[in-house]
Amino acid sequence: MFDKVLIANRGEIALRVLRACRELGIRTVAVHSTADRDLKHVRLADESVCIGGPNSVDSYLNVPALISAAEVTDSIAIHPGYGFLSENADFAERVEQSGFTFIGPRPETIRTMGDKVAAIATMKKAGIPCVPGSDGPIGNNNETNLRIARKIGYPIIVKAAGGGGGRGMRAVHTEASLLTAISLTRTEAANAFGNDTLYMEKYLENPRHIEVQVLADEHGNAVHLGERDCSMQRRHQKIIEEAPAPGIDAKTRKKIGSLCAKACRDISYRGVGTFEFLYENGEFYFIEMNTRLQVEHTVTEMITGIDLVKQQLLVAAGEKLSLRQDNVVFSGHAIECRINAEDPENFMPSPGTIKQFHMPGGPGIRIDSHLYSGYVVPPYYDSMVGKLIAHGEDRKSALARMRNALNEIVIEGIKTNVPLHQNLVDDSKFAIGGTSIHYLERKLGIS
Ligand code: MV4
Repeated sequence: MFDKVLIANRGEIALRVLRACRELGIRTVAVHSTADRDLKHVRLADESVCIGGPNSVDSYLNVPALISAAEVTDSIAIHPGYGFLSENADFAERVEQSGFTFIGPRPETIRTMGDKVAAIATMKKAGIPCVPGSDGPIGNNNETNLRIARKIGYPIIVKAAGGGGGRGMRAVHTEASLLTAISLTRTEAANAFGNDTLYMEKYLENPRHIEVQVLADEHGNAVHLGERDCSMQRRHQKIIEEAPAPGIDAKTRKKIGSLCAKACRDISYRGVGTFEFLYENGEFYFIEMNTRLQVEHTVTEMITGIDLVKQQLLVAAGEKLSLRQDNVVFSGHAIECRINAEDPENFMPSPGTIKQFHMPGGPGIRIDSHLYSGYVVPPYYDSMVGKLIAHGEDRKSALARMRNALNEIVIEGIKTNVPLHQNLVDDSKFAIGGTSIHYLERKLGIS
């Protein structure tokens, strides 16, 4: 196992990674910006290095500063967390070229999955069901593009190969608007991603977002850890996730999960990963693969009892998976509420000093948060300040525990979205389960 790991992230996930390292007896190096000296994991880490100014480009995205910090601390491996450089193939490559282990997939895998056209082609070949579409990039020939779209059937969606996570895409409902949509999306893609490659898919109008968690070692072993429903979102920011996905039975889980695990073996995937699907009318359609640990990995941990960050560290160190698919047993239901430092009415960020912080508790309650009384939430980063996770024997019990926990939690000094969560756990449609990706925005009366 690694002697020392550098944690190239901040906030709750840096703390989560630190805890996993501690359990495995790994020494930790925290890196932080000048605005983040008082982060909880910085205090807990064996060593810490200030890597630059508050703006992420100067610190958490500053590759030379990160590599230097790893060098001066004699770190063996670098954990990127999520966000920041976690899915940057060039960073992963630089880490490995500098003699450190990147805790994640091989750089080539990250690069392939970052190109959505390549990702879809790879997964289609590996037997994963995909959305009907252009099966590759579209060109600049208007007649050809009109023909492709007509064959798919409207509505279609134009997406940028360099996009993902909701950036660089446009739904097209009529043939009359296709060519303008392609041209606008191409310009946006060129500016945003430096890559104007586009593709087309059938536009699914009311799907759910269901994703499958996988875990693979570099010895050809791969397992799936079931699925999560992440449909409760606003502007591509997930706010509640749960596992298992309501209405997905054991047989369906095994079928889609096994396909994902097999695809991992096919492409020699290494580490944790997530297959993102749209789910509509009982069918799964692959859209993207995430090659990082995700925010919502916690709900999978709660229903499987498997520590995904520990597994990530073990497989990155070259160990063989100790888990076989038969050892992955699903138990109960887990729901995660993302706690954001933001105004629950208008979603504006709400940085500031935490005057009081009281954690809820009781059976089945987990909090992953770096907050403490007196901590100052800086204005420079993502507004998520913690995750509240409730596990129960079934969905109803998990939801009841979440309701209690949201009632108990006290965060004073900043505004948070706790009131929104309190509203959602009492929502009659959410109580039934299986609401679509558009549910929250429609409830809130936008979009
Ligand atoms: C789609 C889609 C409908 N049809 N693709 C948005 C984020 C990116 N990961 C893919 N996205 C979508 N792709 C087809 N063919 C609708 C979305 C979408 C969405 C997907 C998942 C979660 C939230 C979403 C919100 C709006 C649109």
